[in-house]
Amino acid sequence: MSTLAPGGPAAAAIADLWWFMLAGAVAIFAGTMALFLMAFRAQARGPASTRLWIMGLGIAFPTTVLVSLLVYGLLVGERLQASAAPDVVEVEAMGRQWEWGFRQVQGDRRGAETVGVLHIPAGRPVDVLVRSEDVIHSFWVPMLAGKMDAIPGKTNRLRLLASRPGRYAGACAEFCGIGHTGNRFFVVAHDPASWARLAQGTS
Ligand SMILES: [Cu+2]
Repeated sequence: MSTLAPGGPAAAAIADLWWFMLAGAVAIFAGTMALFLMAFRAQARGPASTRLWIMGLGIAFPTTVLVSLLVYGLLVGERLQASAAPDVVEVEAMGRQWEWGFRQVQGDRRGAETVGVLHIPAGRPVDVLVRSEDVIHSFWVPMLAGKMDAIPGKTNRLRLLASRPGRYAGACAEFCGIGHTGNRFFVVAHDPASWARLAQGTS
């Protein structure tokens, strides 16, 4: 359940953003502490330079930091969008109090529901059609992608990709009632052979 141990490109982009923001925060914190310590020694000197303190550190510095964070964040968000891909697999995730039900989607057809376990192929883009039967939930598999709200009456699309076969823990990330903490599930990413067997079995 760690966003810093990404299992695919979407989660890796989010982890990179996290490290970028941490590095920025550490640099600014260090700068602030340095100024704080300098304040004890600065009294002896003359009046401070308006150009440096107001224009430089007051306006130019925060503008540069915030604009670069905004641009980087927007680029990451754009990359996480579900863009058209030839081999994309669609699954449906239905949130309810208090479990998740998953089905394979083929056009208008839906496969049998698996409760608490979402089967996907590894190495292929998967679009999760996130829905809800009752209240607002949030579909979250930290090692594979960001969060996506499950809103009654709406279908939200979340693109994820597991680079390697394996088992990835997921949880509901929006308080949805007394059973919220137990509203967990697993994503099982299959290698091609195992995925083919599974697809045969369910069709
Ligand atoms: Cu919940």
